[in-house]
Amino acid sequence: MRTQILIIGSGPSGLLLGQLLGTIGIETVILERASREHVLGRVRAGVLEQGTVELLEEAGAAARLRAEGLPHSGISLAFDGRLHRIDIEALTSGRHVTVYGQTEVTHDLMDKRDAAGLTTIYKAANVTLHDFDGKAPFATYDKDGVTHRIDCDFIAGCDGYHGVSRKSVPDRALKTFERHYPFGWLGVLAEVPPADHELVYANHERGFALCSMRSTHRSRYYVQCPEGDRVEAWSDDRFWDELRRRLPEQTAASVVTGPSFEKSIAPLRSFVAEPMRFGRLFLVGDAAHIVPPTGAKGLNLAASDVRYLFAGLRDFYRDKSMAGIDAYSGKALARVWKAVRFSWWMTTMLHRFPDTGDFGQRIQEAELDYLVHSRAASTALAENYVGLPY
Ligand code: RFL
Ligand code: PHB
Repeated sequence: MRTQILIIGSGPSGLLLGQLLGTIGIETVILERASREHVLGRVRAGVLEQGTVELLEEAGAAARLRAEGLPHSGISLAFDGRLHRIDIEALTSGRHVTVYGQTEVTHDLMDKRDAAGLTTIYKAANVTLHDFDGKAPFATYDKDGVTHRIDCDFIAGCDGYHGVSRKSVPDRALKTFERHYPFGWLGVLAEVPPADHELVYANHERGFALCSMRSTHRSRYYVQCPEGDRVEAWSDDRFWDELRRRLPEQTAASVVTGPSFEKSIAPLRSFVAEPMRFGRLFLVGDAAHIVPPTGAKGLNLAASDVRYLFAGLRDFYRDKSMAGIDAYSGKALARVWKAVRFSWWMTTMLHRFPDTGDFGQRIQEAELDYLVHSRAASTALAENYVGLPY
């Protein structure tokens, strides 16, 4: 088989890239290790920047998002026993974020891809990338006991942190940067109305908590938990009790409890691999970088990488220009590092760290107090949260 762009991974970055290229007649094939059901079963991000929504619109995959997504014009920080609202819209000249689950984004993009008759090969095992440092890259994979080969012009590695794309690059060609955080997030999804109409990020002596949502009747909550905690140790009752203890009284009183239908623990880390291009292989989204979820940036960064790569590939096929392709890694990384910084800062400000002591504690309190009382500091948070320019 032959295609123009071979995409590895059918997460949001692979699907969005495929959809955008499809709108201008560039052929793609997606190779996905898991099944379609498995990909759709993952519960992850929930907050979309305005630029991400615009890109989904350009891909023709925003109809349901426009109808069902919840525009949010602010968030609250909870500390000292009360809520402090950050008016994002007022501080960013009218910009907002949209609450719409990653699962729904993936669903919408998959439906569009099916409707356009584009090829996705699920359950592709042992995907191996070949000759991407030359002019004729190809990949091999196993399916139903047979080894197949796909030739292409370029390979887009959209296969997440554990994927094969980054691992195919020789170590000496790659520089990696990593920060580990000594805790995780325990997340719960329940069919109950949210405690607040906006997101609440809580700093509390028992640890961080976040009140989020997927709709007006479905809530997504998180609490910081020790590294290595097992999800089996958290009954629903224990979770609801712990969440309430970390929220201001009034917000805690508004938490409606119910049986959880998803419960999982995610480790927190910052990770960047540079550069994001090797010859005819591009790294995109989580394949190249991971951020802790505190700034809601993971999915949005994947979309911004796709925006740069799409522009580069479009110029290559339309104008025979390599300029956009040559600029991809530099442009993407400049935006990535700003989001890495923002996510690290939000994480540092809002979580309990086991080893920062009383001094670290007072610094955190001073930072939060400064943040909510200084218009300049609140504006810095708001403009990063809503998404920096491309
Ligand atoms: P994805 O979504 O990981 O998709 C990669 C796809 O590649 C497939 N794959 C392979 N296919 C073929 N061959 C191989 N060898 C392959 N190896 C892997 C995988 O099966 C998968 O389908 O990456 P993408 O598209 O770059 O999208 C990035 C986002 O998914 C990610 O940034 C966010 O979900 C991060 N993230 C969160 N971000 C937020 O903004 N807010 C959150 O609350 C949030 N929660 C999370 C998260 C990521 C998590 N992970 C990765 C464990 C919670 C979790 C648990
Ligand atoms: C979510 O709804 O899953 C969510 C929202 C905001 C974050 C992280 C996760 O910062």
